[in-house]
Amino acid sequence: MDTMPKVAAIHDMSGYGKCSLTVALPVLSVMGAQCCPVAAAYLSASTQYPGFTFCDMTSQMRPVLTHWKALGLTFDAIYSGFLGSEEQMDIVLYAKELFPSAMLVVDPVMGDNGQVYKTYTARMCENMTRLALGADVIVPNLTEAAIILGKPYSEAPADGQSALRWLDALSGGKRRVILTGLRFSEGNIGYGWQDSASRGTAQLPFYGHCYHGTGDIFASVAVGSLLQGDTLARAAERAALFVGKCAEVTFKAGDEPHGGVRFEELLKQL
Ligand code: PXL
Repeated sequence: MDTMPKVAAIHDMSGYGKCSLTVALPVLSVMGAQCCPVAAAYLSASTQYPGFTFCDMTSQMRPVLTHWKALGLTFDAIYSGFLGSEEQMDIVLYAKELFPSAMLVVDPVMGDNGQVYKTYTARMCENMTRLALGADVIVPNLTEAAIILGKPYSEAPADGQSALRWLDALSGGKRRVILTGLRFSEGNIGYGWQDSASRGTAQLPFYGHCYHGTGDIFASVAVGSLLQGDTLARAAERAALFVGKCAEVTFKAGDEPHGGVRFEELLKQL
């Protein structure tokens, strides 16, 4: 029997804003993986929208995972992103304890453009750093990489050589890393990657705006790609090309950046 990979996806569900579970579910589905959500919080809209509601789901998360274990389920990947409380990082580690053969992919969502997201406390950032250091694969942006490394955001890499140094530090010789949001010039944006097989950086055209939710789409495509058997380098490339296309169609349509990108019309290309 040809088995379909299963992913335990631990993120928030934001009703509006095209991020987290609302992108992880369609992306992983279209890439042939079963995405089983563990909702970390339920929001009316992402935290980019003033007045967002926030329902913390911490109390549900261990029981959900424990039930899955009791059902005898196994997972190919545990994939975490935006988390909603200080305790939830330990719950992701609990998931790994229950399903030890799963690849633990942590998108250490904490902030962007040098700013920490509104709902994140200093303790949450400490716990997220600890979680990231225990992961098999991490997909930080530059803001998150700076927090994990304890470096000022102002020192974030702006060229290939310094990006490779950050990648090396983030990998600690064992974690596989994709670093997003690398900008070496005005008109470009890109990524870097490192694992035991290869490392490098790549730049693509930048379409005028930092669209919200693109980090979540990037990480979801990378997870789908790794589960299809791609190398880390190829997973990072496919994720970047897809996000780039999404940004291009959204830019051409003239949408506002907080609303996210028009990934829906491109999903079938994955
Ligand atoms: O895209 C990251 C993200 C995920 N989830 C929520 C967010 C954000 C970024 O603002 O607010 C709720």
